[in-house]
Amino acid sequence: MPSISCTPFTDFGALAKKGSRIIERADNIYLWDSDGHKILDAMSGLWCVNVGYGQQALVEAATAQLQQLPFYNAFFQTATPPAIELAELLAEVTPPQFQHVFFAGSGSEGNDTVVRMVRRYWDLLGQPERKVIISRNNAYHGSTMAGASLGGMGGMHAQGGLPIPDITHIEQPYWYELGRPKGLSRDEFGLVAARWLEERILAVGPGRVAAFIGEPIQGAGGVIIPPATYWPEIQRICDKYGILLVSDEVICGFGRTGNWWGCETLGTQPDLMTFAKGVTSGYIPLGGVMVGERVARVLVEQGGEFNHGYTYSGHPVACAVALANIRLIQRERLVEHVRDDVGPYLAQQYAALMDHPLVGDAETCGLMGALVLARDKVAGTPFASEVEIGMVCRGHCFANGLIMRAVGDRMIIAPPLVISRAQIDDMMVLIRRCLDLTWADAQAKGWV
Ligand code: PXG
Repeated sequence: MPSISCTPFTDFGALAKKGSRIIERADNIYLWDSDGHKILDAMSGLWCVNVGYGQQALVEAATAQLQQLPFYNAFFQTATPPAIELAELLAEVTPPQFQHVFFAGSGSEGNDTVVRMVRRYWDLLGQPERKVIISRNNAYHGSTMAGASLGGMGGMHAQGGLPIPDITHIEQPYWYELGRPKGLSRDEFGLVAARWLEERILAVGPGRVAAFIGEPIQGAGGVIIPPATYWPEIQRICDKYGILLVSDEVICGFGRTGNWWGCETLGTQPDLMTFAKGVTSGYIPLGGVMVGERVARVLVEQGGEFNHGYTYSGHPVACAVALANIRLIQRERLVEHVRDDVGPYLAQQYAALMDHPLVGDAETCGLMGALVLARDKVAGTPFASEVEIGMVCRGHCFANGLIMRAVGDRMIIAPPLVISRAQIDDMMVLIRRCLDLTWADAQAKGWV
């Protein structure tokens, strides 16, 4: 079907030959494709369907708002009731420093807003030379020019002349690849990795650095869960040099890690937080930036006009759906469900996977999980890259009714927060089956 072959992150030529998989309907944590196959969606769509599919409260909220007021903009000192109410609710569920929000349409737009807002902040403080934003290799912050520049994906930078000026990247806190081979414990490595930030600040010149941005846990990069020592040390370094700390909560927000926000789980007090995805559980697009007191005070009191915004900033229907979604998360106590029940249960199940011959490492945080597929699990030797072991495993997942993502040799999951223990048991049966099939391939083909 060439007419729809220009889809995201796709080899258009290959797609034109092969065609797409069509997903037709969904309920709870399951999808059905156009061949009638039932699939357990262990990725929550694209890390976003936190409340699961088929939640009527969200559908009703959208319908009612479409009838009442389908659109009005938030430009020129205008607002709509759902946008006002959502701003209040976001202030309630975010850490206390957040009493202000800037709405956008997506996570990428949120991060474009971050770039403009942190530079505006330093301009207003009379330090326009503070422009540099430090991010990390293998980070994902979106696909617009600024979002992709903040991100640390080499393949994205290679297309389109990125990154834009004054964005620089340090190495990621990936213990398995960067700390373990050097014999560092996770905690030792966490401090080493955080101090790469200080080295970069000193190399750039502290008076030129505006902000540091990071995902509490890198999602698209492969669910890289940093050591517990990492983020507190990052916070200490940001404080020492007075630079703004930006937590990209697009994946980690809204309960994913067992608290409302990833920064609460990982231990920071950011100045800005980007959100999207889970704010509406993906039922309708919405994103934005929570603006902390330190930045808000300057923008409000010294600001003048901030020349930035989107047609759909504060879209009333999206805000109405977000309100219904957040109230549902509160009513059903989904954050507590992840923190006290299914999160620890998943951790236990993943620990047990360490007995599998293919699994070199298994880790979770809340309802994010990652497995490393290793050629020699004891020595931690990876498979030859041409084997593409992750893609082999992902193929078995698709064929067996499970959506689990492959990022290189890491197999990752982020199931809907509504998942039950019994459904986790079902998911683990599928995961083990796919690992067994992948291991059988590896033996038959002489990859191990
Ligand atoms: N920040 C983070 C941390 C994200 O994960 C964005 C920003 C951008 O959000 P929008 O709404 O503009 O897409 C994201 C998005 C993947 C994958 O392959 C991940 C995302 C998007 C698409 C694919 O894991 N995350």
